[in-house]
Amino acid sequence: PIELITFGESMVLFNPGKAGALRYVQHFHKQIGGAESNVAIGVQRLGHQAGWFSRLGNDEFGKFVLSTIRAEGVDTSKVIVDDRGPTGLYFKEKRNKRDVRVTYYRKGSAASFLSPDDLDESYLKQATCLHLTGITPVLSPTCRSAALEAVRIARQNGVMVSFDPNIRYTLWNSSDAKTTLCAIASQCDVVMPGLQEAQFLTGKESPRDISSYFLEQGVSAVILKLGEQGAYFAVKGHEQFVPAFPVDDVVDPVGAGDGFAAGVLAGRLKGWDWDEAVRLGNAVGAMVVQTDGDVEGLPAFEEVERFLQKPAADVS
Ligand code: ADP
Ligand code: KDG
Repeated sequence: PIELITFGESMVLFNPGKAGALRYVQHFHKQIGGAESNVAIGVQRLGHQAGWFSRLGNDEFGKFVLSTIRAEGVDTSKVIVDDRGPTGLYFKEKRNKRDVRVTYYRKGSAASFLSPDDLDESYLKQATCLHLTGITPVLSPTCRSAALEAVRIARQNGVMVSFDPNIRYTLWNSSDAKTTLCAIASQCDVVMPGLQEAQFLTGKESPRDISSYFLEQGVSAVILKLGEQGAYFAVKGHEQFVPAFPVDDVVDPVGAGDGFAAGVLAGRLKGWDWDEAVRLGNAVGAMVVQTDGDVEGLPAFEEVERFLQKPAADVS
């Protein structure tokens, strides 16, 4: 069976070969990005069968995205090729290491035609976990319906639902995006926003107040990503800060949150306690930021094990 299922738009990423304003960049590396497929690839590399689907354009870029994700061993049997729109593209712009910007070319893309009809109930039912992000519901009204319907199917069938709000303000074109994301979050088992996203969504300041807000709505685990500090999690009756792993050089921060989610979810699929799963998330996040690209730094399980065994740097 497929242990983790996710869906949402994946795109071709054009990654500049050098830093600086995009108008001066001559060469790009052709890679892929997409929050949900990043998580699927991460979970797959950590030793669990993942499935991802979307709608891709009937074009060369769609073929590239599909073959790249399939080559990782992720199940792509539910991917749909759609003639109505192209495969989305996105460009990174590296002003400096800590200032990486993105520009999307995805309006009217094939993925924006995802709809509830694309959900195969028997496929979703087999999963232990359904992972969604807040990107999908803001892509189009049909994408939003698909996300809501997937949550409904998962809940009805006892599939754990995990949600990363992944707020991308540049994609928000309706005033009810915040309401939609809050509504989805409140129906999920695991919610893992960044601290600032969580503050924006809940109107609360402290990790404790934020987690109480979600736990009172019935969420089982609230995990707050704290960037280079690590993460905080709260479940009923227990809360804990889990420190990050020190990183010498942040090469590319994009995708850290997806790596973190993959680590946490793979840890849970292995039957680990929350603190161990969050520690695995921190390790994967720390590894991802040290590699250029959204998926290239996602480690195999043996690689994280080695990373975790390394003695802490001698700072004396
Ligand atoms: P997002 O990509 O969603 O904004 P974060 O930047 O908080 O998420 O990163 C997700 C996780 O990746 C963090 O919780 C942490 O575990 C790890 N991480 C991110 N940046 C660093 C860093 N500079 N050093 C060590 N770990 C990091
Ligand atoms: O989390 C990383 C993603 O943001 C990136 O891979 C591209 O899915 C993407 C998006 O919509 O920004």
